[in-house]
Amino acid sequence: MKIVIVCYPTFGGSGVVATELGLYLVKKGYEIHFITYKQPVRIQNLTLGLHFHEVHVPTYDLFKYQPYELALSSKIVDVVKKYKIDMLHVHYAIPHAYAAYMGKKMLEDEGIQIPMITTLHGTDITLVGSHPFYKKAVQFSINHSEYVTAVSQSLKNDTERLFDVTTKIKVIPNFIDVEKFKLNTVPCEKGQIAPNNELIITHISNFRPLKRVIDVLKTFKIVNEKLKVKLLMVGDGPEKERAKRYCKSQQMDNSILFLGKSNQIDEILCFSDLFLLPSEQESFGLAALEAMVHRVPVVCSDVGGLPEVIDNGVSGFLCPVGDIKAMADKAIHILEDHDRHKDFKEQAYESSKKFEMEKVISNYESLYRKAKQTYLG
Ligand code: GMT
Repeated sequence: MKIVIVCYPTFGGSGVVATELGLYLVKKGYEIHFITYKQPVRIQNLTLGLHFHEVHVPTYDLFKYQPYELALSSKIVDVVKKYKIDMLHVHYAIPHAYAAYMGKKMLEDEGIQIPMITTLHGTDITLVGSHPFYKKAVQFSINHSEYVTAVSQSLKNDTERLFDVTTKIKVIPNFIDVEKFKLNTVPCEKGQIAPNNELIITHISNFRPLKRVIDVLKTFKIVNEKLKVKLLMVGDGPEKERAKRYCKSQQMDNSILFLGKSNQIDEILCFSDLFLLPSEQESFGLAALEAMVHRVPVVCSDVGGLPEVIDNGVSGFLCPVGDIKAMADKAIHILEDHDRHKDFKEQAYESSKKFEMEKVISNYESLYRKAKQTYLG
């Protein structure tokens, strides 16, 4: 089967999920065509069956805003026609679902029918999508997709609450390659980061306000008073400078490292002892799942899809948003006792198996087959 995947090529969860999905499908014999404005960060090499088509938007002085959707929908039309594509799978509604719908309609004009699957990831619904500026267009694109999937039950509920949805939404959670980490094969060099055998607490995000990175630092501060710990802040985004200033003002800069955007998430998580994710909202929390597969217990906020990913008291703890004291207490509880910590680590890994890649992706494959049968005969 030949599938076009439209996604963001960046470090964000939706881009990661779309890329890992495409890479897995290529291994299973599918022909996958990524259409995006830059080669996705998790694609190292283009192999047989894996294609990348760049959307180029030439700048033109007349335009205050460059029309990316237009360029994207034209690119979709070209690729579908040239490679005889069977299906469009778009990740993140804005503007991908909208552009794909336009592409689909243009193709229809030329007698080509193509089904479209839209996967909702979270902020395209809860944060940006439901804003009055975008709501109508997002709702329209959702309702004109043949199939819509959401990465958690919580996101499905939010979508149905915020929009007038007429298409049935199927929950297909995010996934992880559990097998890859079974044997702990990632090189694990903890010594350089923690020369005095400190415990490592890690946070990974895009440092947007909803990630509440100052809560990470405040939680760490309390833990640091009790235990020998270090904090790794991985990622980049609008709150990073404020976070750095906060560390300085609290004289914590010796025990906190800002590592920036990284392609070495596995190498960092493999020696991490605890993962903190105090987000205001999280439709799934892929970063938490990535931590769990590395046997890293998670302390996070009790919001959105996080309770579907973290088993409270088993793979970590869920705490009320902003309750820094509770998060610090839970972190200390896990870390202060070596045997307890070991149990949480194993339990985190065990919990991650619920999201085993092969099992989860088979749901997408069923959807592709159904779409092909129903719409292409
Ligand atoms: O979390 C972000 O800010 C990035 C965003 C994205 O679209 O890349 O993440 C969303 O999609 C991820 C993949 O499905 C989910 O794991 C994240 O929870 C979700 N983020 C939010 O809902 C805030």
